[in-house]
Amino acid sequence: MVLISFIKILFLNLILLNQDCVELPGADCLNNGWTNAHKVVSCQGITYMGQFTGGRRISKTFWCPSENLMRLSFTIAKFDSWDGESVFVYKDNVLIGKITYSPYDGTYMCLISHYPDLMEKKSYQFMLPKGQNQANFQLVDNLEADNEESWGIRDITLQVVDPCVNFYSECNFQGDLWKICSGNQTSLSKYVPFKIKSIFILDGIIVQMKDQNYQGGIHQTFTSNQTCLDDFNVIKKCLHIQVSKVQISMKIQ
Ligand SMILES: [Ca+2]
Ligand SMILES: [Ca+2]
Repeated sequence: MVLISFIKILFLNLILLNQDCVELPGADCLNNGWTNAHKVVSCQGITYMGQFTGGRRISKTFWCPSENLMRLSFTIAKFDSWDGESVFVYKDNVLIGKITYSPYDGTYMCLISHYPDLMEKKSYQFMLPKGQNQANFQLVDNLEADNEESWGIRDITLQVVDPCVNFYSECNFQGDLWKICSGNQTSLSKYVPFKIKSIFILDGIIVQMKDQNYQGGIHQTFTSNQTCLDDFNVIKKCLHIQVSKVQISMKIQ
């Protein structure tokens, strides 16, 4: 039986898939793909998408890898006098967050001077199931008064929390799944349970494999998806696993 003699994976950087309205003061806050959000407001010299009120619903659909832990983060701005009202956060039409403030939450920063304002970072983690590669997010408020209560948003990022390399037993990412993730080194299996036929590799990750019976036994380096490999086979036993925050190496004799 042919054995893979070496797998090495480099997780190079935090993998950011999307950033909207992150510049200062905020040149990228207008027209960045969010539906129904084509306006900006300034608070203390910083630009926010907004201001929104009166049931405004904004949305955007992102490309997203499946079977990877993801995090959507943003800064919500509460402007002026919310009466215990909320901005609701939906992922694929399922409520994942409710952000509620009272009239006097915050400090006096901008817009109506006698009502306080507040900025708060929010994060939501999720994982798309196998076969799903898009995530839709919606934010909608239940505020009433245009002139006294509103919200804004900026620093919207979508990132892979725990980047994984997914190995599949069939071509085109089908069949059984075995994964190596940057954050779960301690639970690494010492065995690859099947013949590897395809590999899902996020941008920014490098996978190196060596098999003495494949391509003359030279190192194969992959930096993008491999939809159908020929002859990489089972690792029978890993005698050595070396892990660090950015690198996982596996070798067998
Ligand atoms: Ca204010
Ligand atoms: Ca109100």
